[in-house]
Amino acid sequence: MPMTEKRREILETLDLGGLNPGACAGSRWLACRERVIPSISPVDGRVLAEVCTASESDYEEVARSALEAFSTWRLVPAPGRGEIVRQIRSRLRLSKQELAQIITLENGKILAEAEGEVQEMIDICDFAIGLSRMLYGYTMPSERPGHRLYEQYLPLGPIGVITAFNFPMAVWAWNAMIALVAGDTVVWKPSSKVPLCALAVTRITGEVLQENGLPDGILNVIIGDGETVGERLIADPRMRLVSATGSVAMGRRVGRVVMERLGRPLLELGGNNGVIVTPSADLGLATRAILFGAVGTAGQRCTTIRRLIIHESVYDVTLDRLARAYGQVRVGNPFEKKTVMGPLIDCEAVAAMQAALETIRQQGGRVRFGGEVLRGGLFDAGTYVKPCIVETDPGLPIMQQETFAPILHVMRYRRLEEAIEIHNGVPQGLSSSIFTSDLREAELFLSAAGSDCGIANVNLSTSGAEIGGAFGGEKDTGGGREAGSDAWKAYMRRQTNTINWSGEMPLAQGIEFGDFSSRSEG
Ligand code: UN1
Repeated sequence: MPMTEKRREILETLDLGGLNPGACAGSRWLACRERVIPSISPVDGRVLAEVCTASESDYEEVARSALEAFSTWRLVPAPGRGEIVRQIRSRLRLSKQELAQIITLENGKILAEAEGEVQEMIDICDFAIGLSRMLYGYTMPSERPGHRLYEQYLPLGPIGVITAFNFPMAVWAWNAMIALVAGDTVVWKPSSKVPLCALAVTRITGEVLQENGLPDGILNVIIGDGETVGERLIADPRMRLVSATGSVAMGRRVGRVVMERLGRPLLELGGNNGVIVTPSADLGLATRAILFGAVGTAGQRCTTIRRLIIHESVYDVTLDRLARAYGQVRVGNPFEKKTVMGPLIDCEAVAAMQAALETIRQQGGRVRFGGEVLRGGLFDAGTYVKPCIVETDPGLPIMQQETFAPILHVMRYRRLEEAIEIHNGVPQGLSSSIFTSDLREAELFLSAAGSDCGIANVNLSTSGAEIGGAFGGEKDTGGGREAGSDAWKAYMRRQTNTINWSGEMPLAQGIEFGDFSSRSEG
């Protein structure tokens, strides 16, 4: 099917028009008039559709609905909220193919990975549905006779969710589906680079909310400028939690503004993820995992492998294998089955990659493979590059930065302690891994003296985490945890309750307070 016909069909199936409003409260779309922005497909550089962005007063309307809806939603029993997530899940499942296609069109990741992203949404729905019956609090033995002591988790309020271009649906789902069962309402501000993905999902969730007779304002979306709408959202005391995914610079700003008003920031920022390859590593397995981690999503995951620290005894052989594997990576149309790497998100990302390569060369790094911008046919979009391997020294200043592109820095080590020091010697701390068949090496890497990241793996990539674990990282990565495990607790208000059923009034810590009779009168 020719490209234009195909994309028209995808847009139509998802109910997306040529010009789309950029704000929605539940199922009520606002007549936005701020600015018209194009959604440009990195696949061929052509405009897919346009979006009218939201103004500050549109934001106000959406935030007001989110607050109003909260007063109803928080009273729906949590398993009933889980039932709404179940219905959203089945719609997402039904639309899996179309949703994956719009991700590929708008973001450029290969179809298999886009399908994986939709699956990640479905998975977190499953998790959230179960969770809706498991929002457990502890019961503790009280030190006072006739007292009951326990804690409970209550809905928090409207929350803001800011997401990046690289996971245009899944990261929202990690936050929003957990927030829904927690009893919160959600205002989603997606990246303006991928607005159609957000609008497509909002159409689906809006239908479910409407069919269930729920108020507008439970799940909302707002597409607009960071300086206006974004700033309003982060400064808004009604948004009790702001969960933001993106650059460290963005996260610092969000963190400062949200903390200033004593709201809760939940930050998932940059990664500069390292992998250690030890002498006992299974190199065949390591090569495959590293290829997925470094080249997958064209190096644009926050979990992408960016630094490879290889033992000197296996350095040459590992690098040879990798260079051979890189040589077989098919870069091209992300809709084609044989393609392994699609385009970068836009020409600015390509320029940033080229600038980073220039800096690497100036600092003494040596390009071992790739890095070129591709030209001719589809490649004339200017968004396609060859993935790149650079031989480097851990001391280069550029190693401290994350470049959101498929550049893999390779360096050597002698002792494992030295490798761990190199590994931890960057400001970011998201994901990490070690390839080894030696139990001692693996355990050292996972110990208090090992990786300082939020995620540490053995014999697999730093990327491609399952939703069941808590996701997030330390240091400049921001410290937040999303998705599975007990990450849900951040989305709820924790309350400690003590109930006195004794008829006496004993005080904690054995305090005697005056000599009033401790027996109640009647
Ligand atoms: C991100 O890049 O922001 O672990 C999220 C992974 C994916 C999520 C990445 N499950 O690579």
